[in-house]
Amino acid sequence: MSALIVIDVQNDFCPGGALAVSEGDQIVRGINALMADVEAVVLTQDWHPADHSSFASQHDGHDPYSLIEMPYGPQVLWPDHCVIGSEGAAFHAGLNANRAEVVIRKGFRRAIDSYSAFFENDHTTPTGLEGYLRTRGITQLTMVGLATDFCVAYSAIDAAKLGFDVTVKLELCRAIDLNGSLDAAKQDMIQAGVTLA
Ligand code: VGL
Ligand code: ZN
Repeated sequence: MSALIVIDVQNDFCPGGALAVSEGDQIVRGINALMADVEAVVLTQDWHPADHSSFASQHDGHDPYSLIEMPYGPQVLWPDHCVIGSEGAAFHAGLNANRAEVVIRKGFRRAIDSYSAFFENDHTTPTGLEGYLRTRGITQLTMVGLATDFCVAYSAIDAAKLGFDVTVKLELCRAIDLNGSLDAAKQDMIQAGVTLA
């Protein structure tokens, strides 16, 4: 059984959004088309409280895109984005969200970020997606969405480590690319056994 995992195709990651990814909206049509080829569709939704600790605004003297050390490891500080219930957190209006059978929300605990669809950034607190996929007998995952070098890569690497057969379709992803993070993420995905298509 196969599933398409669509990562964070939300307004704040598209042009005009709070944490806009260049060309983030240009993948929407292709993602909708790919939904016809799989047995299940899962969407993830970045979903932060307004005072989330990944926001630079919560750390005096720290600028967006700077790095800090959190109890669970290094954390990039972001502009405020994907605040729970906001228009920025909504899916891109063109995305066929009605096709999805499950929506995984992540990053909803103030003290910890969650890039991966499977585990929060401590790499141990599960989101529940693994159980959903396993109990449905899904073993093959295709991943697409935003951003290639953060939430897509973290999700793909975790999925491969969990034993799923994972392909990332790079033409249906777009990257933030901070200080070479896209090249690093591609290397890390290949090393973890992810197929890059
Ligand atoms: C993401 C940064 C912060 C992503 C989410 O979806 O890649 N990046 N929150
Ligand atoms: Zn976020």
